[in-house]
Amino acid sequence: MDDFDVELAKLRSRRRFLAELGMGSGALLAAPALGQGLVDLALPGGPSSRPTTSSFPEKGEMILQRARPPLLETPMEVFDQGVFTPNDRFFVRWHWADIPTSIDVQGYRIAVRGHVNRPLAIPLAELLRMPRVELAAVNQCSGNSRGLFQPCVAGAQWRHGAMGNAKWVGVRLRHVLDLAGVKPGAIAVRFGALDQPVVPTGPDFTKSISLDHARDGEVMIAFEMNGEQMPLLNGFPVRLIVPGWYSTYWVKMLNDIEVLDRPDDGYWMAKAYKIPDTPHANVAPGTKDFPSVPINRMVPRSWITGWSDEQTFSYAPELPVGGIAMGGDAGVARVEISGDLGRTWHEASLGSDEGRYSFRRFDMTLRVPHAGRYTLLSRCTNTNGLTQPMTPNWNPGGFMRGCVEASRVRLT
Ligand SMILES: Nc1nc2c(c(=O)[nH]1)N[C@H]1C(S)=C(S)[C@@H](COP(=O)(O)O)O[C@H]1N2
Ligand SMILES: [Mo]
Repeated sequence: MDDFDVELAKLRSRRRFLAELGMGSGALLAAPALGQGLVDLALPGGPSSRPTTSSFPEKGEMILQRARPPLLETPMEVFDQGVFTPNDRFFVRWHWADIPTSIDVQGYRIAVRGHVNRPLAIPLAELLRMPRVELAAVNQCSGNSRGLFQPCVAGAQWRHGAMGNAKWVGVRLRHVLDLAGVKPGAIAVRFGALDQPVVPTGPDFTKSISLDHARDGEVMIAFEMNGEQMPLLNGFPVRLIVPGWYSTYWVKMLNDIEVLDRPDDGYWMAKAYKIPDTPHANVAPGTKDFPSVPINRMVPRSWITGWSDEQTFSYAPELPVGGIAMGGDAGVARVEISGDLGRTWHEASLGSDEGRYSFRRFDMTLRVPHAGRYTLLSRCTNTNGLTQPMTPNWNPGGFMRGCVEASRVRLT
C-alpha cells in the first residue's frame, strides 16, 4: 500500500493532462483515511473477518481482501444507497501487482493490429473525438461470492461485493475495428493492457471474445464511468465493457486490440476462467475432470440490502424489504420475496429501468406475524425466463454463483 501513497502525487497530476484533452476532471483525490476497522463477511469456511481501508487512491472505505495486487471489496450497504455504485466505492481486482501508478495520457496509444487491413495506434485524443455511446452495466467478477462455496475452493474469498454498476461512456469497439478494417478469415479479438506479470514466466493478462461478439455494437471502449473519468484502479484511462458478461473480459488500461484468425490458446482463455459445460456451471464437489468452456454470460442474481446479516429492528407487523437485482445477460423481469423458505413468494415492485444490463432496485412490504428471527429470500427472473435456483452451484474455480441468497433479520 505504501507505494500507492507515494504515487498519489503523480495520480493527481494526471488530472491536468485530462483537462487538456477535454475529458473533464473528476474528483481524483483519495478520500481521507477513515482509519482501519474490521468487518465480518460471515463466510462459512474459515476466517471471515477483513480489515477495511480507505488508503487506496481515489477510493473510499473498502474491504481489504488483498493489498498487492489490490483486491478491494465493496461493502454491502453501498448497494442499498442506489443502483449505481459510486466510483470511490467500486470494487477493484487485478491479477498482477505490476500496475502503472501514473498514466502518460498524451503518449497513450491503443494499438489495433493483427488480421486487419490498416494497423492503428489510436491516441486518446482521437478516441475522444469518435461517436460516443452510453450504457449502464454491471461489472461482476466471475468469482463474486466465492467465499460462500462449500466445500471451499481456492481463490479470493469474496462475499457479494466483487460487483458494481456504472454508467459507462465510450466508443463502440465495432467502430474502431471498422477503422482498421477486419480482414476476411478473422474469428476473434484479443485484448491486452498496461499491467505486467511480476515474474518473467507469468502469463500476461489478455482476454478475447469472438469477432461477432466484438462487432455487436454493445461492446465498448469506455473512458467515462458514472460521469467522471474512471479511477486508475478501475482501468484509467480506458477499459473494455462487455455488457452481460463477467468482468474477466472487461480489460482495464486497454492498450492492445489484436484481431486473430485462429482461436486464442493463451493461458487466460485456454486454462484459466473455465467453467464446467453443465447447467449453472455445476458439478459434484470434488469433481476435477469435466468438459469445460470459457466463462461467459452472467446469470440473474438478487440481494436484500436493507440490513446487514442478523441486524435487529424493533418489531412492526409490516417489514420493508428491498434490495437490488440484476438479470445477467438480460433485463430483470421480476423479483419475488419469500419469508417461509420458499414455500410462498410475493412479487416485489421494481424501481426505474436503467437498461437491461443495469442493477434494478426492488421493494416490497412483507407482513410478519410476530417478533422473532426471520430468514428472507429474494429470487430474480430475467427477461429470458431464467430464474435463480434454490440450490448453490459448485465448481473448482468458485465461479458463477447465482442461487437464491438468504438474509436474516431479528425483530424484537
Ligand atoms: N488489465 C487488466 N484488466 C482486468 C484485470 C486485470 O488483472 N488486468 N482483471 C479482470 C477481472 S478478473 C476483474 S473481476 C475486473 C475487475 O474490474 P474492477 O477492478 O474495475 O472492478 O477487471 C478485469 N480486467
Ligand atoms: Mo474477476
